[in-house]
Amino acid sequence: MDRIFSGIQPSGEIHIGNYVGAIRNWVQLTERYDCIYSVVDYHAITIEYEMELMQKRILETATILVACGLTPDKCIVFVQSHVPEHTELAWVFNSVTPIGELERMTQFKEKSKQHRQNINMGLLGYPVLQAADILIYKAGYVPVGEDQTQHVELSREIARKFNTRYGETFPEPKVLLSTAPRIAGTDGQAKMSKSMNNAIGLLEAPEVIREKLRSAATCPHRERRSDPGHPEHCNIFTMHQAFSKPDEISGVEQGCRTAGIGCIECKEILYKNMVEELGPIQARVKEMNARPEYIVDVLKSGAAHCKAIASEVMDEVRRKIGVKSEWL
Ligand code: AQP
Repeated sequence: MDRIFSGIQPSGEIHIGNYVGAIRNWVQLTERYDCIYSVVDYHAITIEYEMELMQKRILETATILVACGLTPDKCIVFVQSHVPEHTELAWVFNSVTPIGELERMTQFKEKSKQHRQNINMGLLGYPVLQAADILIYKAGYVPVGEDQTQHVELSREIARKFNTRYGETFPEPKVLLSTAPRIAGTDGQAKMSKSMNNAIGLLEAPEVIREKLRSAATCPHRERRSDPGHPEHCNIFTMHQAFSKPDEISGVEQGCRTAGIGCIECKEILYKNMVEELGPIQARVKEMNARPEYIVDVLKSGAAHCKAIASEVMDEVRRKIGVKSEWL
């Protein structure tokens, strides 16, 4: 089976953008691929973060992944820092990655604007570590949201440059997008993001979700109830496409275009469907929280599995680049 790798940062509360843009797709892919999914904690330290919350967030993130269906019988879930070969390979990749390529990454430019006081090497080298995350397992496919496609493209280039310099070693990984690759935040504009105040959390209570949806931006061209709307410009419609059944999606689309239904009614249908899908996940998270040793065991055996693959690949890399000593 072809191998897949993808990761998620423990940088805050997992939201429905992470879920429909990535995690839900990750679960489906376990049927056809050998899948490795990681809580990428070393990525999360590249911006300001609360150190005392890091462990809690790592466990929370891993628990959500398993509750969404990434169970140990289907795939591997582990924590990035538990397999140090990721950072070792990133250092090697630093030496084949042009700085200019890193400086033109959209995420680097955006995060540099958001964190003007802390534009550090980790932020610039984020895609290099990401390339190492993927290639230490020689993964051929990377399921991500649209925001990460540029980084995966760079991983391909890094693999190419390494192979040209040191001989054929790594595959050039390809992006796999979900059917909902970009969910905007409740402001209707910026990408829904853990670090911005525009997200609907996966574990939020139904009444909080309802309230967030109630005040969320809709089609900007529809000012009055009697105005026909443009679903293609409405983030609520994008969410319908991710959470509602096909007949409801077409009903809402038609109703919006003809002003047959108003935004309040449209949001109520979405609310019902969202809560219906998230409810069982929230229940499984509660169950797992009652026996925390379970998730610790999942992560320990995940790391052991990954360590075995990563140490072999790293050994091959050390030999190819000429640093592996035969005499020690
Ligand atoms: N709004 C989104 N719509 C669709 N997919 C999304 N993803 C993130 N936001 C959306 C996808 O979720 C996966 C995990 O993301 P991440 O945690 O590694 O980092 P991120 O993309 O930077 O996510 P956030 O929520 O915006 O985190 P912060 O605020 O910490 O930077 C990825 O596959 C991503 O594409």
